Amino acid sequence: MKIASHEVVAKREERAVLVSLVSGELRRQAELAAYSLQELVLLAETAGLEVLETISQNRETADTKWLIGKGKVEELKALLLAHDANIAVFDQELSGAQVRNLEESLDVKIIDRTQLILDIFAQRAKTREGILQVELAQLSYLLPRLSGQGKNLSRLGGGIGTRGPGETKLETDRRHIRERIAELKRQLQEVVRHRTLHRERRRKSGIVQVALVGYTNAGKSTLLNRLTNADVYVQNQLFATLDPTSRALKLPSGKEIVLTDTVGFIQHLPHDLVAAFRATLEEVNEANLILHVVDSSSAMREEQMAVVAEVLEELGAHQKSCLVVFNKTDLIPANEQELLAATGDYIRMSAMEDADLERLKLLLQSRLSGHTLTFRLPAARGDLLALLYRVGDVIAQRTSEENDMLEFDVSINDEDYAKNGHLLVPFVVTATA
Ligand SMILES: Nc1nc2c(ncn2[C@@H]2O[C@H](COP(=O)(O)OP(=O)(O)OP(=O)(O)O)[C@@H](O)[C@H]2O)c(=O)[nH]1
Ligand SMILES: [Mg+2]
Repeated sequence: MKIASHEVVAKREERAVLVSLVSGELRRQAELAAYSLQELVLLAETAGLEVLETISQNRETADTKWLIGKGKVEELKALLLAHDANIAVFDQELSGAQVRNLEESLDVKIIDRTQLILDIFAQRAKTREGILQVELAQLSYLLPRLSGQGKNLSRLGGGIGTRGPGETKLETDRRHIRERIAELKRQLQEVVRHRTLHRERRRKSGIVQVALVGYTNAGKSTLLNRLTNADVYVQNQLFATLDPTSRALKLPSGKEIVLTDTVGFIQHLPHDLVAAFRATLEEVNEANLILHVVDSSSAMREEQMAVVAEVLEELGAHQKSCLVVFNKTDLIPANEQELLAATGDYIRMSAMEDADLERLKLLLQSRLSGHTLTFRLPAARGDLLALLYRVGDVIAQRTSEENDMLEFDVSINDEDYAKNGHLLVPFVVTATA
């Protein structure tokens, strides 16, 4: 697939050819393989590379020495020369030996998908926690690939794959890296301790927490901004958001909850990165409800949802109650919208439509308010009435014929009710789930 012509006058510094090996199961799923490569193009562009061409090879298994076959290496070499490219990016993770062999044969910088993602994260990291996490992930990735490499890593030079907080450390030896990893873990633990205290306070205050999760570019930050007037960076690119942002959201009932935006997921998310970002993603584990935001207009919607489910499982958050938000419905025809469905609760909407945002808030409200109870109170008990309005949302109200008793159907906030509702218990007449 040809991407750019030779006529490009102003050459960017890092000119890349992207390479993909289609092997094993993937050979029978051509669409998936093509999508992965297409995503690699986006990742490369997000990282600031100029993508000149992509090539892929169909092969039963990976070659241990070069990943791709010997013949394909020759083809790639000619291509790199023709384009005057100085970097080859592989869609599959490479071993240290494969990187060295490819570098020797091709005489360009070699990086893989994992390094590309780590590089984007390194460019994006802004908070102390984010920076520490990215460096930890970079070094964890690097360490097992150092073996047999001898003296140092100077071959990497600067630029892609070496940017960010890990950069200066790449020149150091394994022992040094191990020490640095231990130090980073210590510092992260300290940050995590602070976050935990903060979260504890929030939990004790009884505020309901909702986390936005989803594939990168699904529209999580857009939703946070539109719902809460936050000012989070929104871009039509991968991994626009790195650090979690929490904002208060007022539901139509007047009740406030906390909504948190999180880093997007992607297929083949480097394991080291998931591990390093575990602390950030703890927000997800703490949430009372997860909003799984889906880009309905993506042809790979189902696959992206599966990736999100996988990462949630890895985080141990797959059992949490979840509401699927099929976002961006404005981008697809009405008859296709009907196909959007998920097991469990879901809503089809567009973050661009005010009416849809209101529907989402109402849905959140009913999902978060637990169950419904009916109370019958003496009309004279103003104290109990006030309490009742505090522990839930009144859905319906009736007055007895004699006007001395009031009946309420109330959508109960379980936590509030457990804490403050004991005075109301004698007045419950029916309970529905
Ligand atoms: N047409 C349309 N575009 C949307 C909608 N929601 C979000 N977008 C666009 O989709 C792109 C990605 O939105 P973001 O909110 O940055 O997505 P994100 O899920 O936060 O992405 P990451 O932070 O990269 O994980 C932006 O260009 C948004 O303007 C929607 O409902 N309709
Ligand atoms: Mg975002």
